[in-house]
Amino acid sequence: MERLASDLHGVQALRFGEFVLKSGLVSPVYVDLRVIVSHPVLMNEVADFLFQTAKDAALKYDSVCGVPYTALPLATIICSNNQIPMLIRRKEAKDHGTKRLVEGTINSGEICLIIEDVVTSGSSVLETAEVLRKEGLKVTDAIVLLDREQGGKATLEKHGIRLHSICTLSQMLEFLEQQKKVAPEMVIRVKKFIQENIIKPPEQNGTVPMKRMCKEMSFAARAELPGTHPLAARLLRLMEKKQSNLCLSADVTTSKELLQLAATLGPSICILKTHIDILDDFTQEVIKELRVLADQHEFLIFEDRKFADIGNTVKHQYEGGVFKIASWSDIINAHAVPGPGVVKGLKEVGHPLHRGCLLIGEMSSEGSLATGDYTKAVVKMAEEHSDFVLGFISGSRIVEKPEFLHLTPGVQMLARGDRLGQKYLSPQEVISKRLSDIIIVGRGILSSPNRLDEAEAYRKLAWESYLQRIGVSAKN
Ligand code: S5P
Repeated sequence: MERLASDLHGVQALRFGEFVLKSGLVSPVYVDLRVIVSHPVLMNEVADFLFQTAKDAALKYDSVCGVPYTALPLATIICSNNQIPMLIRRKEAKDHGTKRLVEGTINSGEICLIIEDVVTSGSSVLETAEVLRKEGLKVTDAIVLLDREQGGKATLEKHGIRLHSICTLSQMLEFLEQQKKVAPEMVIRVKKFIQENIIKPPEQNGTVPMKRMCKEMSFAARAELPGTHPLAARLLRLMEKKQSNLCLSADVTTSKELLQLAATLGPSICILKTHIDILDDFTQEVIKELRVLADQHEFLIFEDRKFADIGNTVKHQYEGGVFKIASWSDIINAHAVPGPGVVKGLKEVGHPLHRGCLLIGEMSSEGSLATGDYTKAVVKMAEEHSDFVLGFISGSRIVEKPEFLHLTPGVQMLARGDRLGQKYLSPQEVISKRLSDIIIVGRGILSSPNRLDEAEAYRKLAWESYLQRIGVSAKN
């Protein structure tokens, strides 16, 4: 076993340091057993260990199925060496042909043993077990090379599957510490990480909703990630400080009302969003006063200009004209429809001024065309320009990268829409279920006789939903 630990470390299947996982969690350990397929001696060794573990537990089974993909070749070696029938689980049904989810001869009622390389929450093993069970097979046990001890065993038990592991992550750590391959401080850090990130079995039956089970990162932690845009980091910090993930959409038509809103609601919001071109009496003086209020109450200004032209034109629209948006607005937004040129043009003006841009990934209006592949292309564009693009306008989280922010408009506590196609969702739905970060509220607050009380009600609801999402109970 000591040798196995050393071999796995040697091929970098286990790495120690700081890694951002898909869920957004920062982990001190990274396990990637896929690399072992390039090391045949190690592959055979692991396959032997897996088979021996099943033998030691005196398991009775008729066939073996490896969870795709890493465990697939491991199952092949086991079955080939020991003359056991194998089954292959397809990840997706074939588009044409037989549409089988499991390949091989299925004898209903027989027992199939599952093989897996690493178990964290147990969701992959469970998914495979469910597919096999639907085919009439019995699944009672699973053998895994490495149990990360983050709740997988308990979840599988709940679904009638005993998990047998060759090694746990803590045992692996101890071997590596003895061999002086990992420093004692790192061992402590990893053990603490394991304990703090136990994934509880879900209440409902059925497949395990992975994304919802992983612990979410706090805004404060996201601010510290190396890839977070400096302006997003500033925003995330002020959000934590003010306990606000509320952006006010200050859609008013006079300077006086705009400034009044900024002065009274300033302490409750993290961003004030403007449509500067709807002011009847715009002057640069208003902007100066707005900036003073923004600095005094610590909120960012976001001009909702929705640029959507070729790079050269948007550059002028952003920098010059009557409004000179780049000189006062911390954040702007753009449609991706013209292609990357729009971002490049805006970046030439905004980047030297430390400004940031949001790309419109989805829209809240009925019949919006920003969906599906378009939204995916927007995400790609943002990833390619992450030195300027800090996030998205979208109805929900559209990318699992904690460095990006998601802002969602079309939010009201009660209304379902307006007569011009606006669609509304509640703050709780947007933050807890759709996993967005900031709610954008306009008429929900502006149409109230007491705008401050209303803004506070929105702020509290959205903040409590965020706290719930990261697993902290709200205090008041
Ligand atoms: O998809 C969108 C994108 C934006 S930025 N849907 C939107 O409603 N918005 C803006 O959010 C819109 O221009 C308006 O300023 C605000 C929503 O206002 P409300 O009064 O409906 O809350």
